[in-house]
Amino acid sequence: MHKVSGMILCAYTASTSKPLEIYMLSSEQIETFEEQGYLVLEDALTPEQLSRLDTHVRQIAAGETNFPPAHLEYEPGAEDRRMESLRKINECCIHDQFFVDHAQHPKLLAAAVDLLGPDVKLFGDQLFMKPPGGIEKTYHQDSPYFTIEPMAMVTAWVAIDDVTEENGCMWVIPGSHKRGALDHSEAWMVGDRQDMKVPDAAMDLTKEQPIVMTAGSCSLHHSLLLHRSGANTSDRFRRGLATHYMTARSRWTGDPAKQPEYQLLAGQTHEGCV
Ligand SMILES: O=C(O)CCC(=O)C(=O)O
Repeated sequence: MHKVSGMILCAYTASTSKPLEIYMLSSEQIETFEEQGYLVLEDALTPEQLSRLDTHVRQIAAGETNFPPAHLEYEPGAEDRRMESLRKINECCIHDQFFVDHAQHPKLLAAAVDLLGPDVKLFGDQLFMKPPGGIEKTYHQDSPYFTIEPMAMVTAWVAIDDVTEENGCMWVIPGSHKRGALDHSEAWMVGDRQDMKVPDAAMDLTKEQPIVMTAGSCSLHHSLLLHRSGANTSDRFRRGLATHYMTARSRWTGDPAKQPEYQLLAGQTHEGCV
């Protein structure tokens, strides 16, 4: 893994005038991420930053912003597009600058630089709403769904609510990111939604760990880490904003005609890369 270099374009954000270097992960944190494939940053957001994110998400969910409704996804079987059944908000940073700014949060971006190297681009993001009654997400790795090489991206999953086992926290299999891309061909019905999952026999489920966090904390996970989230059996939302970072040295492996323009967040671009 790389240390933060002095060559960072986005070393400062609107919210701070401090250099990104001061938010560097410790060598113990980097080692934990390399060994386990994930890491938790307690209280990554200040109460004010969390409150702004919370308010903004509520406004989108209530249709009070210009966010395109086509990118709001509802729980399977939900008969109308009511906020109580809102499951996910897709492509937030493509449609709303608020989320590009969030991706440049100094603690999150410094962590991405520490784990990926000095040149970092924003791959995308998704906001998992997990309303009361929200269904589970089965075990998967992210990279097999992303047309990006190397399969070594970092997701910063920021808890907007307190996250517990009861309201559907994420679960991970520590160290599973070292196994490379696994077969995701098993079809699995969750409610009336069909997911593809990694077969149980291919995983050591005795090792799984819950990621329980307070609102404003953040888990970082490697894009090959096996993870899932439980059903929400509580009466409150379990919202998490997942921002996906990649090195600017990544290559696009999809249809060349469909390669998106990815935003550079730190460092520099590289010829022939994303
Ligand atoms: O938040 C969830 O329920 C699932 C999260 C997830 O799969 C991810 O961040 O990649």
